[in-house]
Amino acid sequence: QEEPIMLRPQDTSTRERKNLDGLWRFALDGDRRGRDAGWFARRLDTDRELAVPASYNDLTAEAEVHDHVGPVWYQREVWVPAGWAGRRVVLHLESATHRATVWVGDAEVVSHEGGYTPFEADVTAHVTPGQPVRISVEVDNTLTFRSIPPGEVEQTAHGPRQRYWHDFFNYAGLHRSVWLYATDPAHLTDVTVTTGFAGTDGHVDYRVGWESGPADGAPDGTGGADPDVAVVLRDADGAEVATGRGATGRLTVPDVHLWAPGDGYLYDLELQLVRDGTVLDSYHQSVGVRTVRVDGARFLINEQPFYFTGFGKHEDLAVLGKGHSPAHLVHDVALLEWIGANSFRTSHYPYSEDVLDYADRRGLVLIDETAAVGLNLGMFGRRDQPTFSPDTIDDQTREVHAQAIRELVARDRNHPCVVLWSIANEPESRTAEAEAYFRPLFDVAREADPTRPVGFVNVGLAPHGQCRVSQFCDVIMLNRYYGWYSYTGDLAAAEDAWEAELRDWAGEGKPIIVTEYGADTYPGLHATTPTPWTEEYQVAYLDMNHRVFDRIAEVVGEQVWNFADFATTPGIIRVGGNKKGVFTRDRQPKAAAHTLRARWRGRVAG
Ligand code: BDP
Repeated sequence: QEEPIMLRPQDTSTRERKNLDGLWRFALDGDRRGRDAGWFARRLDTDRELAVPASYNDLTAEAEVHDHVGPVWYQREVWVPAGWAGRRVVLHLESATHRATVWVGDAEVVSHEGGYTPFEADVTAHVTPGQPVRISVEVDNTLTFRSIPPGEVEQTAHGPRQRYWHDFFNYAGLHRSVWLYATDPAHLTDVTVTTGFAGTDGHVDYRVGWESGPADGAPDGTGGADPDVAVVLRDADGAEVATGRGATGRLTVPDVHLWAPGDGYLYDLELQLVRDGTVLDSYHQSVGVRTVRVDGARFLINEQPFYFTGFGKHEDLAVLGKGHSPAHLVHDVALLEWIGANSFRTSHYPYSEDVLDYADRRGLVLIDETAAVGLNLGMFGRRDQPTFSPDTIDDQTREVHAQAIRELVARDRNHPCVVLWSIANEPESRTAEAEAYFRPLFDVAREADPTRPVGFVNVGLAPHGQCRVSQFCDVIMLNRYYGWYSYTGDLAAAEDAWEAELRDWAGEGKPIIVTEYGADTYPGLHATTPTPWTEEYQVAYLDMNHRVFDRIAEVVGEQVWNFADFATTPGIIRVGGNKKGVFTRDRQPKAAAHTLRARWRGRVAG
């Protein structure tokens, strides 16, 4: 498997996009008949139309759609612009959860595994500019021991049931935008930027890939000479600050305005593919000049100690499920700023690229996580079975996991907001098998990105002294529920036990981020004595945690679980979903929101 090479679709002087969001024909295919029956080759036989982007699960009022297991089909026609004659035409899907195969007309053009990273296909040969074309996508929500996240389908007398070991609803479908876009046959293929500074001088190292296209694609009279790359760096006012030539190079930025938490200052790097004075392709990459480094138990951004405040989040909304919504993105970030959060974790999968772009511009700091969640069979009643074994999660799964890491890094490495990779959430990490599974995955992450620290999120089942995977981490990330899942209702005892464990971790000499701590809270439930599920208890629980964190210098961050209530599978410990939100699912504050706001807005950054 290799690093995927792709640029996000963009409108520029040489590129044009056509957005395919809207209503698509939709059909369930639980029996997996569609492929053999050639559903892609004709108008889908259905009276359903569903919206893209959105999870399909909550769009209808039918349980068969909500609880569907197996493939579904999306289909629509699109007119290919007449002006695209002679252009290279690409079909790009920002995500399809959890895997998909795509047809353009009758031709199968691409398949992709993994629900949260983009994929695309050159479809030039399958479209005619000025004519409509049919696009069909088979999207499969099935989770197995070979998928990330893993799961298992149980066949029952009442049909298949999807089981999995993570605590959020298995929403599926086309969650993000679908695009058709056009470039010159000669085009830029990828870009990597890394940044740094010395004194008041910043620098931007860039590496650009390109393809010259078929020989006959060269414009008349050029003789198909090899193109060259030219780059221009402009500041936020559009003033040119540096230029360069060639596919790799270093640009110097005098009097650099650094990107920093709370100050999302971005430069614009324009990349041009030029042949004989003609710009064949132009692409814009925003660049935040900043550094990230772990030094002992400190987490440094621009050489300044950084303390993370914020949340673990979810992409989770009423009706839309995991569908991306720009309005909700703006509103969620407004709430983060209102409460004084400077960061969040993209728990438990890569989020929409719009989220990362906006975080770049708002100066929000992100821990970027793969979809490797629930690699822990012991968590939900399967204690008899090992997590890592030839019958469960094995070497083949690890390959899928490695590819998920590569695709995450390839997609997000140019975002200044991303300061730390999380390669898994709460996996089984106590056994030799877990150690053997994870060791090479840390290498994969570091090879893909030598510039950022790497970690994974440790679960309370593998406390200090028992975890065999934390040794590979640059930063210790802990999810702990003292006072909730253990010492329930006894915050005094919880405080002692939590502090004792945290002090043991502090002895490792690495920075510690508490990536989850939280208490389910039913909005409107109250009590004067410490009673779990009340708004008062959530406040007291958070206060207790904060007392502990404030006593331990190695703790460099606190991210409450969760930003907002979210949908889960049915369960006796879930009331209309997970209620650990500091905001309700419709984003109204619980009492704890005001507690956090007082703490975080009072804190001086760093
Ligand atoms: C942790 C998980 C998170 C859960 C949370 C909880 O990382 O996904 O939602 O606990 O139980 O195990 O609320």
